[in-house]
Amino acid sequence: MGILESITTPRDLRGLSDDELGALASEIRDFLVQTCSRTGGHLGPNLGVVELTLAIHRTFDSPRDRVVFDTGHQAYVHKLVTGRMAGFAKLRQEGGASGYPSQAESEHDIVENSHASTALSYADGLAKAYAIRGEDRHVVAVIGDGALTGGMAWEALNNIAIAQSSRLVIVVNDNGRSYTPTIGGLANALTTLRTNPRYEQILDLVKKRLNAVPGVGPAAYDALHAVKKGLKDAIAPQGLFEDLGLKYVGPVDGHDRGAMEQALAQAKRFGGPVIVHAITRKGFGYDHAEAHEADQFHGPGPFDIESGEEVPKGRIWTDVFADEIVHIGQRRSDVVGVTAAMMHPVGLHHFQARFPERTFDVGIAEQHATTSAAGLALGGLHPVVALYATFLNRAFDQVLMDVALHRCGVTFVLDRSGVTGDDGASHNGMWDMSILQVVPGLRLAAPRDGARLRELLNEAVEVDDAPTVLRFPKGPPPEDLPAVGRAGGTDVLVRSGTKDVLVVGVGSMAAVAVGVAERLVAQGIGVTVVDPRWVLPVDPALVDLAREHRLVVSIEDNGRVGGVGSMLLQTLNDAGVETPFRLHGIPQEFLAHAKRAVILERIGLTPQAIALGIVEDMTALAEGAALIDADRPV
Ligand SMILES: Cc1ncc(C[n+]2csc(CCOP(=O)(O)OP(=O)(O)O)c2C)c(N)n1
Repeated sequence: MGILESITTPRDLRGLSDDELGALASEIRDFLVQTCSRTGGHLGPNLGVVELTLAIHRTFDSPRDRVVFDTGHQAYVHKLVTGRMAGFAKLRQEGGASGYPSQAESEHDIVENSHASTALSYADGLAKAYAIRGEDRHVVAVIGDGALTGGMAWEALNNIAIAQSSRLVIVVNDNGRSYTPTIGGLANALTTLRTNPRYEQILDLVKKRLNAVPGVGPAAYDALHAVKKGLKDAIAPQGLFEDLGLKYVGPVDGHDRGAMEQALAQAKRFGGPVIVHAITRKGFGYDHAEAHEADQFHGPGPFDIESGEEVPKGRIWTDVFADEIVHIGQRRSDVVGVTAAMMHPVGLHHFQARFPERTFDVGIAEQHATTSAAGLALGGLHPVVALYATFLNRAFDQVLMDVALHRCGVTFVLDRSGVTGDDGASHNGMWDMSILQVVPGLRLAAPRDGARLRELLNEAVEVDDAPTVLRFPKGPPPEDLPAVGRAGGTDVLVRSGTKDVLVVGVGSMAAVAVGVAERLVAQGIGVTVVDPRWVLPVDPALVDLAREHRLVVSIEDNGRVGGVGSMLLQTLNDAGVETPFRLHGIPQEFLAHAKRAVILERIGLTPQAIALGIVEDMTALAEGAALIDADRPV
């Protein structure tokens, strides 16, 4: 049995010798590489925080002291030393460990929101609460240099600086990267701290010595970049944090556990808020991760350990967008791209390569991205802001007031909309179509396939006096689903038999709607399947179609409340259309992590489940009975 298996609580770390702790760190790295090669996961960030996490757990007493990980994708090591090794066999899968901290999993986890830049605010509140309640507990917040680019982190620092009785230690895990290198004034300032003269001298020394050793090249130097110990003798405010009046320890080599422990102990003794600046390397200890240019294995899918090659994902929705936006950029010199620290994941990297001067990575700053886009539009350009759907939640007020009120032509492209699954509750993009319904003038499109994505994106960038939104899910798009007809702006996908059931399939649910139709046709039920393409504003053609049918069924990959079905129902009601209506969407609950397909099955967003309900409804209608069923989701 290795050392790792013997660790069930952080207290077990206390009795280990330096050598044992070194061996444990290696075991953890091996375990993480093995696990993530099978399941995928946030390998790079976690390889970078092994020593840092061990040091935190040896210096503080979790769960009495609270450890809050910003974003939470780098909490695997924390999970391993808090007795959750077994859950890694099914990491991010149903029944296995969540990819983020999870209250349900452990008393050592208190915050589980995976949206970045919140940890300092949680920690500020926790520390104040413990001070007011007279509890002698410390709070440790671990935040990356990437997450530090988010506005909330700075709002928190501004307050933490004056909360002198907060027993709060902020560990800045500075690896110089978000997915790609963190950019911006803040990143530059951190670099200045990192490269203070004393620190550089040590590095120079190491470099010279290493380069003098035959056979030891730059890679080894990089790996040993670590020998740097810039630990200051006293806690002193430094550069970037000085103006806020925050105490600072560092920079500390985050891969030197001993130095980290020393710094943390110093910060702990201080008794007020302190920043500990740890320098780490993303992917540390696994060559393929360290050398991975795009994101140092920030979040790979399954991969081959020897070659570092990821199992090919095939062509996904993002790729379709990535190609089409380049075509648009070639045609339209006023189109600019904006991303919030996710250039590759949202597919703006080709656009960036082609039009670097027209591409802006603003850091993890969705609010700024949105209002800055409003400025770009007011200045005569057409911005395309590409985000994951869940992160648009951050920027709701900016979409409403800064873009829509000002009638700015800004196109939002929301990737990973609907159920995303593996990353748990906070990563599902199930709110966008509800919150956006209330924005006056906003036009919202949900492409059903790659062809529609291209078509609708081109239509969207033509709108120069209102926000437009395109949303599409995770994974590969289905085969293109050609229309058999058009009604207004709505595509008719199936027209079969008499006008019994009108199925409105929104975006990726159009394919599900076609599957429903196949089953209904087999039962002799007449069916029309439509894809509205633009779901907001509601196409008047849908009102006429609904009036002509005996039952209307809407299917969307969005929360049931306030989404497309809800808006359509309201529109039909306003128009006096009394056709019975069944609304299918995601139940309004925080969905535990599991594969997208598993969740869709569980919540009934499958052709089988929906068709079954329709057959029951049609039978009831034929019998003149009401369509009420207590078992149906509400
Ligand atoms: C509000 C928000 N936007 C975007 C993301 C996606 N995201 C997850 S981790 C990450 C980079 C984080 O960088 P950093 O904080 O430096 O941590 P590291 O992975 O480098 O350890 C991003 C952009 C997010 N989680 N939350």
